[in-house]
Amino acid sequence: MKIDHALITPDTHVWGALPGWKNSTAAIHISPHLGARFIQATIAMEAEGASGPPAPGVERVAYVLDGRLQLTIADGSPELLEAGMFAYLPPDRPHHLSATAPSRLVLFEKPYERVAGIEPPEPLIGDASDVPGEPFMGDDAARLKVLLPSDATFDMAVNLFTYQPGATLPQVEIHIMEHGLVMLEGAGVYRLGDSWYPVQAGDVIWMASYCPQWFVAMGKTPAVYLYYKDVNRDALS
Ligand code: UGY
Ligand code: MN
Repeated sequence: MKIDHALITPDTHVWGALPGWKNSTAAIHISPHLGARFIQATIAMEAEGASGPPAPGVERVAYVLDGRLQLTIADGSPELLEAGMFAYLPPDRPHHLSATAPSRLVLFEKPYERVAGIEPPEPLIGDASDVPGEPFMGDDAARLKVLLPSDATFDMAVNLFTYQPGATLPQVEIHIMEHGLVMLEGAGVYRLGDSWYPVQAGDVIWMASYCPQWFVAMGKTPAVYLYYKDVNRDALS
């Protein structure tokens, strides 16, 4: 049987160089080697750290956990990225991230799925604190921030989910989309398939397509996770 989920806790992370990146180390948590169709990594950059390019045809989202960086896209002027800010870079768009202080990033990368008549999106820079958290399926205690536009030019979503203690996903979800997730704050219990795992800040989870999933936030502070989802494409194309 193929595995349909993985819980990867920080004590197991192994850091190494990433091709093209300078003064930076990466823990690549999720990749096609696990059975996923995307990559999720944590990158730690020193003050002089600099990014390398994604592979040809691959789009990238960088979410800043802490530190300070400058993002330069093609020959544009550098833009400041700080904790809670994020950038979407479409495939084959030259760009350069350089750290001006020790910084940590969550990186999601995926081969962009082209559709006839639809151009890939333009680059986008945003700040999660500017994005409103909408009640999830009517529940004020479980709020979702959708960081990227949900129009059909985008084939991936990156969302921030905040649960008050005791709040839950309203149903056990089973869906075609796969997820990569990192717990940013707090704790809870994740159901993945028929297994139930205590999870806390720093833990990473991969959920394959159709992996049954459910979450309850536990403890005295809210639980927050950042997650990836593939969207807007035909499974048969
Ligand atoms: O977007 C989602 O599918 C989300 N509700 N799943 C999750 O948080 N595990
Ligand atoms: Mn889901």
